[in-house]
Amino acid sequence: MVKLWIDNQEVNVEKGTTILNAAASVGIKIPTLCFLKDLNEIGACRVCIVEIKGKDALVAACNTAVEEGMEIYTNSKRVMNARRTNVGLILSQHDYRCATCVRSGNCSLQKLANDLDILNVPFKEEYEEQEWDMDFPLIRDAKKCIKCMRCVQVCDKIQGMKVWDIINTGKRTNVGLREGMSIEDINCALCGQCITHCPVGALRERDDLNELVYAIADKKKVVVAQIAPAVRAAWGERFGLKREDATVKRLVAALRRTGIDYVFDTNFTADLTIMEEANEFIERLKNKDKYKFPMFTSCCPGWVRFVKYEYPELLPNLSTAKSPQQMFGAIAKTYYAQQLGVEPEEIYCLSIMPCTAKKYESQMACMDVTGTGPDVDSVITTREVGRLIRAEHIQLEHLKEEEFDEPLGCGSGAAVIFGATGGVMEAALRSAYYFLTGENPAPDAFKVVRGQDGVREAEVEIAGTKVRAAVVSGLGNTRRLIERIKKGEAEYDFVEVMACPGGCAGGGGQPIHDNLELAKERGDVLYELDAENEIRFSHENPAVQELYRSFLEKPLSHKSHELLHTDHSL
Ligand code: HC0
Ligand code: SF4
Repeated sequence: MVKLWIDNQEVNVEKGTTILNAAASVGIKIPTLCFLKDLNEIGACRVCIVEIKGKDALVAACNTAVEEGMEIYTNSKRVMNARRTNVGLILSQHDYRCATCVRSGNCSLQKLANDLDILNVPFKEEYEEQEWDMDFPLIRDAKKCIKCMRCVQVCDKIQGMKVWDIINTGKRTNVGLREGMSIEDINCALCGQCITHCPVGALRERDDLNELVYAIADKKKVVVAQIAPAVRAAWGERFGLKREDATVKRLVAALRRTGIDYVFDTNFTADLTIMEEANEFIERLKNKDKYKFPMFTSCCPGWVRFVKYEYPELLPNLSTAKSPQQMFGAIAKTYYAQQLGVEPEEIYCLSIMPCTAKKYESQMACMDVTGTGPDVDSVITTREVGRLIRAEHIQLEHLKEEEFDEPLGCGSGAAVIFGATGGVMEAALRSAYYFLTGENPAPDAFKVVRGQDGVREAEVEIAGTKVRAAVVSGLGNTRRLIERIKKGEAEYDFVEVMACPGGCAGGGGQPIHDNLELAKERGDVLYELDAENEIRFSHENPAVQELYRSFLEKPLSHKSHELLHTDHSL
């Protein structure tokens, strides 16, 4: 143990502890900006500087270890002056027009400047400019970048993609795309993890609210919305709602107030995905010589982009099933359009997702089953739906819960866990068991695949057949797993991959909480919703059963293939 004093308080901590953590252990908060636990502890912003008695230079608390007998001052006059100067210098290179910034109210720099009572910036303002395609799903605003390097670190160390890099040197040192590439050409999976780890508004998703508002106002359009599984576990965070108040039914009510005509559930098509994907898996198992193994899930577009860029030879291993988002669009513009007696182009299909890559997925040319335009017209993130609710001044505390519309609003417990890592695998195994044995397993029979470890493996037995399953989240973990498979060090039949750590619960479109990862907590909410649901199996969803009876015929039918499957090499 090391004994030291911080702001005259005695502190005893393990050797090697940073000053930042030592201070936190006795309730002393040292402000930070670039610091990201375990990932970015480089002291670049110089906000966490402290004074050590007897030393001339102030040191960064995030990466300086304590020493026996140290006397540290976290808010001496010298420290406060230097900290204000440092934040002022950062502001002078940052476009601080907060009123029009997407992160206003949720920005670490804004909060810091407020906390430090910085009321003017006495330095010459100088911003970096960079051209950017504003139609691209991921937007970088160079004028707001504070060069904290968090995006560089997350993209490299967690996702293993190295899309962002340090460019130029000296005073011109900056963050940019690796090797001067353009965002259209680089191997970005669009997972959005750089956005959720940016402390300011330098990175964001393309804002698609404007177009939506026009569609809602257009009397010729029937606006049909779908809400993704993971959104329900997170949408209330931005409003400070308690979990019990931030229900999906309250979100349904809020969306109706915006003028959306029908509010449906992506869970409905998550069940449909399982019907198709579990049967496809069984078909592949029965004809092992005709197919490549393992079969990979295909519902995460970040992962599918990753395969296309990094391992195109694995494309035949992907399930041909479209994602629930895209199945929803296809069903909305065919089956549901018929039910309403309208043409497909009269339907405007909105998707509310925890994901930035879903914006790209919906725009793929092959996602147009009716030949009249995209099956999903627009995708907004959990953050954007929060902005929509705020823009419309919907008072959530006065809003009563409302049910989803029918029939596309019906989803099972197996569907809702899609939003957590391992959920797609578990849902698929539940139904594959039924398809192979004619009986349901215990609903929680396959809970062995749950958890937060980046890679999890399980061997389960179904009707005498051993299924070797793996679940992976985060693209860095995914690359390592694929390399092991390629070297023959690991062998599986079925692998679920989600690009974001923790799955969509930790998706790149979810609300941002600086230095806090909430994928596990949100995933736990989804598992609770599964346990509470009267229907625990995708194959028992009555609306899905009716869809097969009256429209699709059966899983993997000709019509199902036409509408619900895709060729990933397109
Ligand atoms: Fe997901 Fe999905 S579970 S990818 O994370 O499969 O975005 O929530 O909507 O499509 O259902 C995201 C979440 C979805 C899809 C579903 C899948
Ligand atoms: Fe999107 Fe989910 Fe994939 Fe992340 S894990 S890229 S949120 S689909």
